[in-house]
Amino acid sequence: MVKRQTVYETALERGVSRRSFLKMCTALAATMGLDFSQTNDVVKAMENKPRVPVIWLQFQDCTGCSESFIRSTHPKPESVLLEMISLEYSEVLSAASGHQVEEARKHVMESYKGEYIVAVEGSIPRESMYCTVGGFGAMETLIETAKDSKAVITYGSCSTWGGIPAASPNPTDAVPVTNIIKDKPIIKVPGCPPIAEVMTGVLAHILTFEMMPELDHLGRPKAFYRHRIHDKCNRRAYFDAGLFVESFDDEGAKQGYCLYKVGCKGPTTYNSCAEMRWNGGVSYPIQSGSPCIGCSEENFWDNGPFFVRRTKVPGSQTTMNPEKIGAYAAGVTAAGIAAHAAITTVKKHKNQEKDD
Ligand code: FSX
Ligand code: SF4
Ligand code: F3S
Repeated sequence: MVKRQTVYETALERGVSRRSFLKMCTALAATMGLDFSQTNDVVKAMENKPRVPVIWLQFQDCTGCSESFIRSTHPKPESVLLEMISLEYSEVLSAASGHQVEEARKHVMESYKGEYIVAVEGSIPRESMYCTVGGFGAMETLIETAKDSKAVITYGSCSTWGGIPAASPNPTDAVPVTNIIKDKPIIKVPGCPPIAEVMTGVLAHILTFEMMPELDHLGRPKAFYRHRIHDKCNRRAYFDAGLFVESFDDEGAKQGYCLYKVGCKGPTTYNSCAEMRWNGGVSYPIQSGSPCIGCSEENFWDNGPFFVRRTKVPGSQTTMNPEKIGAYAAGVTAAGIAAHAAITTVKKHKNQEKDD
């Protein structure tokens, strides 16, 4: 077994100051949703535990997942890639190519048996002719690479659910990783693409606690997929008040009203966008004026159409008609005004009685 450097040793070697190292640990703790007091656990882990070797496989996809990952902001991508993990194989980021990089993959599989993580981006066509890398079909490469791994992370909706390549009519007979790998712990990180910090958080959790993060019934890390977008949406008050955008660029759109009637799928989509937001917490689709298209949900592409008004609101307990929410909200307001007026009249009357 090859002796591996700890995260801290690697950081020191790269000239990172103690202060910057501690900042990275604090950012990681926050990303994992840990209490501030647990930052010390992260520091200890990063000081003592070796970096996680990662083999990043890429099959049928658009590379958006890699693009998202390298735009991590807390911590910065260079800290994740060069200090926290040791990315041993990536078609997008490896400097080497061809036989050289395929050899590197095999070397990691032999040297770090049972220790390396396989991150998979993209869906797997069951016919090898559709996606051949280094002369081997996607299915063959996945089975071979996952065999001695510690765990597999499906990064993105394509490797998690099949995604766009598996959308009807699914010309390549594309399937998700779980259809092929059955004997390894699999952590699903869906989204098209997923948020970079979610991936970093999952890797940091494995490194810090030496165990898988808590998963929900579908295999997604609970810390990041426990809420619907709708539960934390910045436009939620407008939904509750029955104020909706009726068409893009109308007055409601300018006011930032709820996007439900222009097709928002936030009420049925589980993801962290509304809490963590994108690009270092700058924004997310709904904040920028686009309805959520449910990109982290199974079969999202076939569950369309997108940007089309939905007639029923699927609530957690019941289904409601959006018109009725407006009517109900208006009714409550009218009733409130009437009650207020009645109370004011009674008060006035009483005051008058006192004066008389
Ligand atoms: Fe799929 Fe990722 Fe969407 Fe694209 O690789 S989840 S098409 S953002 O890039 O796999
Ligand atoms: Fe936000 Fe969409 Fe829910 Fe409206 S329907 S509150 S825009 S998530
Ligand atoms: Fe995707 Fe909806 Fe977030 S479309 S990026 S899950 S807001």
